[in-house]
Amino acid sequence: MKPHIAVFSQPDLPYAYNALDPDIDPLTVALHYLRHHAAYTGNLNEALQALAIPVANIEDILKTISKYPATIRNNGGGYYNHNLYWEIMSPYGGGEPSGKLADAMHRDFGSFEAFKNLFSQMAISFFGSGWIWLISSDGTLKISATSNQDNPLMDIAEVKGKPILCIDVWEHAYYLKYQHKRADYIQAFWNVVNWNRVGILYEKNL
Ligand code: MN3
Repeated sequence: MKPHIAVFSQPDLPYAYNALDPDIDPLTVALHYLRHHAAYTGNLNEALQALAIPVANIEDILKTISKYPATIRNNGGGYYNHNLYWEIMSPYGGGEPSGKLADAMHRDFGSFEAFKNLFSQMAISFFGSGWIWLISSDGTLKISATSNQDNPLMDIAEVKGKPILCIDVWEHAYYLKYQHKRADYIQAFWNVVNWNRVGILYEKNL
């Protein structure tokens, strides 16, 4: 009998390619979703097939990523990271979190503004390609950064936790519109963050 091999599908983009304009331009969203994210998804599935890795949850794979080859680490991370990135943005985003997430931000960072400044600074100064994260670790909020397509679920991550917000700081995420001005992309990102969704993810993982 053939084993059931894991196959992951790319979630639909929850809005149109032009929905985040002018903060994130339509061509960047389309190329990022249809080329980059789709490629990570396809390459992940190919690698899982080639290695005959049985059906699993993507988070379970990431949590034990040290047991897998680099191609699963890079493409599995790329698949998961972009799923979350699209999910936590919205054309109706911006503003501030409310409820339990807002309370936790006050508790762990002092204020929303303090959180935002810290996260922005990390995103601006991060060297090379990678991601900045807001993670929940037993209800406590932390900011962390990972290189390439690594993420805080991975057992090899320096800081571990459940990601509830992320920003992609690979140049493909902003270069068409913002060129070398990564800080401008990060500033615009706050206009499209879907705090309602981030709050739901926080409460799910308390
Ligand atoms: Mn990307």
